[in-house]
Amino acid sequence: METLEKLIYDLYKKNARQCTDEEIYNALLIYTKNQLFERGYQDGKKKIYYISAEFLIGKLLSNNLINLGIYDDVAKFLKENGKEIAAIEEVEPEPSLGNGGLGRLAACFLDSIATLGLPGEGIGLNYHLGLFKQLFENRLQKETPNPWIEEHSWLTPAGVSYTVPFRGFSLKSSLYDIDVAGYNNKSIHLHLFDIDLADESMVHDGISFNKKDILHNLTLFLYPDDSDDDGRKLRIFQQYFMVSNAAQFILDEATKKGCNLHDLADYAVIQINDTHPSMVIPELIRLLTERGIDFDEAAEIVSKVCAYTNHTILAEALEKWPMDYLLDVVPHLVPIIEKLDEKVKEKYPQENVAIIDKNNLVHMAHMDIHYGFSINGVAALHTDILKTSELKAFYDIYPEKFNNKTNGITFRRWLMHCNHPLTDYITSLIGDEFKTNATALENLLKYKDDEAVLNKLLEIKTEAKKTCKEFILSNTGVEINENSIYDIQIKRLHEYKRQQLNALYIISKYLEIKGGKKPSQPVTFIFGAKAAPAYVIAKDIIHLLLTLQDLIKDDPEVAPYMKLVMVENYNVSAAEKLFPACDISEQISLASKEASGTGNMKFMLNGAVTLGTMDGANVEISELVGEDNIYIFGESSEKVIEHYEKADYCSRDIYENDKHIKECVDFIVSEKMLALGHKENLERLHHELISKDWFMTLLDFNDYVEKKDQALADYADRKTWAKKMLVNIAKAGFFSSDRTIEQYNNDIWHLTPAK
Ligand code: GL7
Repeated sequence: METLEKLIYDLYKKNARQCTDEEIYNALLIYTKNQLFERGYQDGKKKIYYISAEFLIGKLLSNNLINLGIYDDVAKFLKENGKEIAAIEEVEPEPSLGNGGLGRLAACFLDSIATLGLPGEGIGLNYHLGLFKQLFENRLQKETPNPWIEEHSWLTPAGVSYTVPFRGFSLKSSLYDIDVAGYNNKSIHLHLFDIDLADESMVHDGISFNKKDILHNLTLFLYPDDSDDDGRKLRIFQQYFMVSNAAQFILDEATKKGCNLHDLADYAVIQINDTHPSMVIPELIRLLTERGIDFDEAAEIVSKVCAYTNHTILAEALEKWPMDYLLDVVPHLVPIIEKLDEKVKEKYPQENVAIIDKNNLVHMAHMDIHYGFSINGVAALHTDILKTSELKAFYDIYPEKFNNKTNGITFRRWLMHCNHPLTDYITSLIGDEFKTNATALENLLKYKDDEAVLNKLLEIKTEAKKTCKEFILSNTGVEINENSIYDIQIKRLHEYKRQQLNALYIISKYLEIKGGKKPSQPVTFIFGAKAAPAYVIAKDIIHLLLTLQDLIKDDPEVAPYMKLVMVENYNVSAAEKLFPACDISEQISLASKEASGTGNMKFMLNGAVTLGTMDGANVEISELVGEDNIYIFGESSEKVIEHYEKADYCSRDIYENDKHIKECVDFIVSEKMLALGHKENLERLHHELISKDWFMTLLDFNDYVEKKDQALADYADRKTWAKKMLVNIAKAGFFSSDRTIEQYNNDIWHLTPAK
């Protein structure tokens, strides 16, 4: 720590003890960046370029210290100087470069790519104001900018710039790099492209801004509002800016290493993360033909370089751009896309696999599948659904391209960083092999009946709940009971994830308590979720939750037995406090709709027990832990898909024929609720549930109530519960992103890891 001490003195002419937390943070930032630089970067002839609209990387200081292997030394040094590393961590702003699981997955993947010694890079955009910062005002979500870039930050200007052509003008880019450290290994780069003239001052009234002013707005926000033409076009501007920079960068790197462009596939493999980066296909073809390669060969080269990951079957996320938009923004890509489409239509004339459909919409995923060599889903069930229903027409043509890569999470952040006490205890029991070989966690199983071990797990959980209680108090102002059961649902807000189902359960409990039936153990229901700014019903669900929160909190008959709290501005930092503290993990999406989920894995790893449907990776979790260690409910994905095909689901029938369901649903617009909440929001949501309920909340309600009551009752038997916790932790190894990345590499990328 001598160099750190010296650095602090050089910077501030005082020693660590006399510095503020801000000064220590800045010194550590410089110190860590230097360490990363000195360690060097993964390199090799062929590289993986992971292109993604989002990288939800979270705060970086502690994670970098862990991966550099100096966390304990730094923490000790700080302690000796009267500082707490946890307080220093609070100084760091969280980079706001992502939205949900897809972006967090990309961040976990970079950690694993570096850790496994694979040459690779992430490529994305440097959004100055992030997705948005969520505030609650009047029990409603309010969006405000989320600035995170400070004078000193993890970003390093790379001195790289390209020109990106648009219709009638072009834009110069600047590249900023963030180092992503491998665990006990070299780093890789996250490359974030930016414009030079981004003007944050144009944002007013929350997150409004002039959507046409591309020169100044291109990198302000991730996923700008796309409810009008200008917003949708702005997304195309962003996507093309991202992939044109990426393509130019990749070709530059390859040619510097001796690539003659014909052999590009020996130098580069591109993973297209969802459809946002799909225009990299025509862009690479454009650049290759500009450099003298004929069109057909260029298309063939690109087809050997690009692989596509599908993250959802929800139609809204399978982007289809009107040709007119493309003509307006990137007219030079249009003839290329048309040629690609013609080639497809010559071989496969059926409409459902066309790139350009009869309404002149360009299907980005279709282009990826025809002109990529691999397409993967993100959990076993999801990949099956792609093959047998959503993308069946493509699977019939290209069965060999389809493969599954079940998602994973990096244990460095989601165990070692966010849960030091559990990590240390596991290490004391089974050594630290699990840090590099996650399946070694199974060695814990031999303690399954060891009372001392089970008690210690419970003790660690209680401590985490206390820490979380402090966080919740400072975030929401609500004081929760650390001796209550923590039942947690944290994820984006979407009707398919069914936060509304959880809310209806809470209503039914509330009514039970009011009717005199007191639960034997108090429960705290914790939520965290951002809703897309233009998603009206999702915001109504937030309003419902915030209204219920106050109703319960202020009712002395109910408050001792249950609480509801909704964390404001749920993000990675909040997640790190919530996962370790959870008892019951809510994974209650409508079966078939959650492609994988990754929060489910983080909960399990931290000793929570899942209450969930047979959806996404829950299916694999349930196979691994066995039925005694998970609570499964709800309609199967086959049945759900059948309901959609037959269009025979009618929520009103259920509502009218089930007294209890009707009572709970109607409570949303009861006098008590309307006295606190807004009539418009609550009535709209009530109406939605009865007349539409696209994601079949009422269908699964009774089964959900039964299984959740069971889980809450089982909690009382502490020893049996602790055993469930232990089995969940022990079986979580499969969900390490190191395993996922190894599979991507073996099956798709074929890179040589550094020794
Ligand atoms: C998502 C899926 O909804 C989620 O189930 C999956 O775990 C994640 C990563 O593969 O991708 N798809 C998507 O569009 N978002 C997701 O989180 C935002």
